[in-house]
Amino acid sequence: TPGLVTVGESLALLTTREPGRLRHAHELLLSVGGAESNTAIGVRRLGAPATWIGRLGDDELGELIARTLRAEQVAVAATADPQAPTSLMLKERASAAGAQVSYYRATGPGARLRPDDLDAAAIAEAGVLHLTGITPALSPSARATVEAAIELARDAGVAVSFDVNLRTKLWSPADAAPVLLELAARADHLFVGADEAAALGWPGDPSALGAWLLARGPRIVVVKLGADGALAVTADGELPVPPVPVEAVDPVGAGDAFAAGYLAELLAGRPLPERLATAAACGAFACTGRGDWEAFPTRAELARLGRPEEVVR
Ligand code: KDG
Repeated sequence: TPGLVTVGESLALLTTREPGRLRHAHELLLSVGGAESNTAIGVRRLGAPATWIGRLGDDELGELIARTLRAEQVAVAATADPQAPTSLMLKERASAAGAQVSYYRATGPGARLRPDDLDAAAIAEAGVLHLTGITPALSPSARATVEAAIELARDAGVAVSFDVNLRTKLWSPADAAPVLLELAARADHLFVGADEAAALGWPGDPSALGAWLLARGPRIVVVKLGADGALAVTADGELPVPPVPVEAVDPVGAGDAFAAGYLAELLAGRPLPERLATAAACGAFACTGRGDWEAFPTRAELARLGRPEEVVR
């Protein structure tokens, strides 16, 4: 069955154990991050095939990423790059001073992505190609890779999904806005946070934002409203997505889980309201545990959401 294919950079993720600044941390937890691979894991947990295309450092951390994805049953189509050590992301657990993320990735494998790295056959056979606005921020050749992936998908009649995912640590909103808008326009399924749209200087009102983006090309625009849910905008009108209330432990990765829920249902041939309901449930679920993807739900877990009394055994 056709599954999700995605392209991006995955990183070794180092997180402080306790809330507070990195400078005071004596111990760090080692895991894996990367918006695209997070979504691949999420889709896979919901039962659809998923493939991650990327570049890995030819080092222990590259092995960690490959093993982690394979353990999650995500197919890995990546070459090991001896010139580029695996990129790092350092994450502080939020204290009252807030949380910080630091990247060590300017010369990493992601920045060295190039169109040749794409597995054209995998993209042509995909049910959906999923991309994010992080990859084009990494380098001109990474951006060209994203553009080439879209071309390959379009030529093969494969639907394209794009999550705007503005990362201001990687580029300024002024630099990002035109690039992200151009990529967004070429997507069939578009995800954007109302907060990131505001930062990009796009319309602030969710309805207006949805209409404004829809007019540029996508078939479906999903505007995410954080704890207030989401709003889907299509040519047929608007569909509000109610929030799924949970006790949030770590919201990082919620957007990737949201996209995974939507895309898994798309791959299963489910209609828009069902895609959105699963997306919202997955986004909420992802916040309930620590880690960028570890708390993403399986279908069995989703069915128990909001009914914790049934989780006794
Ligand atoms: O959405 C979570 C991701 O942002 C995180 O896992 C790491 O891809 C990442 C990034 O570049 O921030």
